[in-house]
Amino acid sequence: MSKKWFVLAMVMVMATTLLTGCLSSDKKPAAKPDAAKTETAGKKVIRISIGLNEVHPEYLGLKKFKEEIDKKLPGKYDIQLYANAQLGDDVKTTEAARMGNLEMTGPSSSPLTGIVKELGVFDLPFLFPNTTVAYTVMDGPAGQKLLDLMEAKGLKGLAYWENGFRHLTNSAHEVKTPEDVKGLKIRVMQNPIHLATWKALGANPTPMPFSELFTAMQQKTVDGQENPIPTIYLSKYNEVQKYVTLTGHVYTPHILIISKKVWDGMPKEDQKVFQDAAYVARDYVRKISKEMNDSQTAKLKEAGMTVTVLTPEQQKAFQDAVKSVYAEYTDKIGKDTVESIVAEVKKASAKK
Ligand code: KDG
Repeated sequence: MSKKWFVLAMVMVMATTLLTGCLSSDKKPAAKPDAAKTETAGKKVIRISIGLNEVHPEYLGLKKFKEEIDKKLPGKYDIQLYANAQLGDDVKTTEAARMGNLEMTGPSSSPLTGIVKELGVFDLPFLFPNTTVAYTVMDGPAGQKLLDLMEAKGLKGLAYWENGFRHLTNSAHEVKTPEDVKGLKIRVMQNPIHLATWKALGANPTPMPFSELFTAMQQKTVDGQENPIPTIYLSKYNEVQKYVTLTGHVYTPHILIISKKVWDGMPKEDQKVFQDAAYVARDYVRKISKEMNDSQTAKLKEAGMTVTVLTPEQQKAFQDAVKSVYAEYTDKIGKDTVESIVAEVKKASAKK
């Protein structure tokens, strides 16, 4: 073969190699967020994703949870914490856990009612009168029964952590009565009972993932939202909201969830360590949430927000305005579940 033909052939071979290489790299599937390494240096990877930021009680609870696991099972698990919805919002991370593509997550119970409708009982307005009753009922047999229902859906609910009593913020005007709520565009969680509650109050509610909320308020796509004080303060909502009314219209828990596929693959003794760690961290989250509720309401005022404390008569007007939601949703949630939880609330409320 002449030199000229040899050079031409070599160029052709190199060009083909390069082209094939590019195509094959294009053909490689993009690294999916859920395709994590299952092991790092011999440790099993457990990724836990939440929507809140690294200063929120829920994230501080995850650090406590990790500490407990590392203490009791040293060198066995690589617990990786992800805040700010890095691996997706509550609905996405819960679905990923169901499929076994994500090991753990800690959503609010509210967006899970599409998976376990009975969890909707926690969204009934003014169900719990205070945190003591909420903890007694959630941590008791009736609450455990709701966590057990999650297992058939591919999710192991380990414990109810504190999201908290929710309060209304808005950028339009002070709110003291349901009349003041009329026409306000309020972001709600992706949950039909929250939608019905704010419609009953005369608002114009919009379901939206938590991760989109700050921008929506900044751009005035919504006038307001409702969340517990630590979320309001630690997410800096005072920068985009002028008014907070301490409605306390519902108490929602976070649920610390582990994929049932991951859970079933764990030795029994490890399952017990994870379960005990979930309880230790739960109690820690509840403690620091209470401290933050007490201190951060004042900090919101110092940051320039108008903080409205409702009189008992004013709060009753809100309770009366949303009573219809119970009738509308009892059957949809499950009559037995609602009656059982309401009975436990009455029992716990009667205790001195
Ligand atoms: O991912 C954030 C949720 O878990 C929850 O904390 C936020 O209550 C919430 C809301 O309003 O979506």
